[in-house]
Amino acid sequence: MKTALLSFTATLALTAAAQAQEVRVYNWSDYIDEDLLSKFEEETAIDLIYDVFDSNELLETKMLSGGSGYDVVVPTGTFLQRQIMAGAFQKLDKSKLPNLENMWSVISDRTAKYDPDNEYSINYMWGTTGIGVNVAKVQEALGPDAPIDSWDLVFKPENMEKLAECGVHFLDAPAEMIPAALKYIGEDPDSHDPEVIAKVEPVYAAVRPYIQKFHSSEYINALANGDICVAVGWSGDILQSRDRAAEAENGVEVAFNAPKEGAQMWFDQMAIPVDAPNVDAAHTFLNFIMDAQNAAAASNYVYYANGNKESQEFLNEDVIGDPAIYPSEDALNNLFTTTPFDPRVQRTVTRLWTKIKSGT
Ligand code: N2P
Repeated sequence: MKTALLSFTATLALTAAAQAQEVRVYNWSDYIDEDLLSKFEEETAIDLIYDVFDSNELLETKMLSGGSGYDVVVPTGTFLQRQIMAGAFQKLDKSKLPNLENMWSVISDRTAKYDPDNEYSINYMWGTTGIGVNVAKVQEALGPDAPIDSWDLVFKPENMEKLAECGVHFLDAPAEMIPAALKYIGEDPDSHDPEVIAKVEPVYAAVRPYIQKFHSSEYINALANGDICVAVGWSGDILQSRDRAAEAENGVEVAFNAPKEGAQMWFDQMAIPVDAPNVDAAHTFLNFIMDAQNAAAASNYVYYANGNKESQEFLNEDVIGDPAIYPSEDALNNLFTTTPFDPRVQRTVTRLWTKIKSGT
């Protein structure tokens, strides 16, 4: 009798486990409208565990070592490409993704450079890496003609010396900050030549004393609160900062620019790790994200453009109509993309970045 009862209880527990589906998503911080997370759970009855990160390098370490436990992760295209080659992801089952038909070929053609035929990933958001400023404070430091739309603002030591007082943050993202400095000195931002890459070292050494912090998510609030006056950061994050300041009615005016010399354009891709525990639920999540209204809701909240054509009719005018989010043809031509370093060059870059940050 006792045995029978036990096995009955065990069967119940097993059935419950099979029914309570879950999906574990690992996305960038400040990258979704949380209402969408509860909407997903209500619509699908799948428990959503949602964690955040702010560094491709950190995500890559998890993907390459395996066993992350995540079902959906969001590397940037260049990192995705290297991780696909390392066998970190599984091919999507497109029969489970009917909303793929909503996607926008302008973007999927570009992301196919990292993921041929988009076999492993869908685009979540794309954007640029540029400069956010507290307009009043920067003009107070540098005068009304402060070059807020140029890399001169953050790479010219004489500007940085004056800005240091009101506070400058840089992204802790070598795969973006090194190309930016290469662009500033007129080199190919996608150079893989260690000798060319080494040229950014003196550029950083000259401004390093004036950089308060290398961090990839704190700047949103720091800029909005007036704690810093300049952040090299991601387009939508800086626009979120602008909104937070406006909401706080604290008199801080935040502006974003993709520097005129050229800025990096990147694509954040949702993919399913090869060892994902909940593959079906992962597809359900991807399909949910590719629903036109859901993709629009996400972009309307985070101020990043998405790769979903059908979402465009649901985008707010301050999103689809903002050239900092959906750039014009001309502006697009002024953006550059990069390709992943091979492991040897990557090691050089990692060392160089550690040295730059430590300032020694
Ligand atoms: C969201 C940052 C995502 C852009 N906070 C980095 N690829």
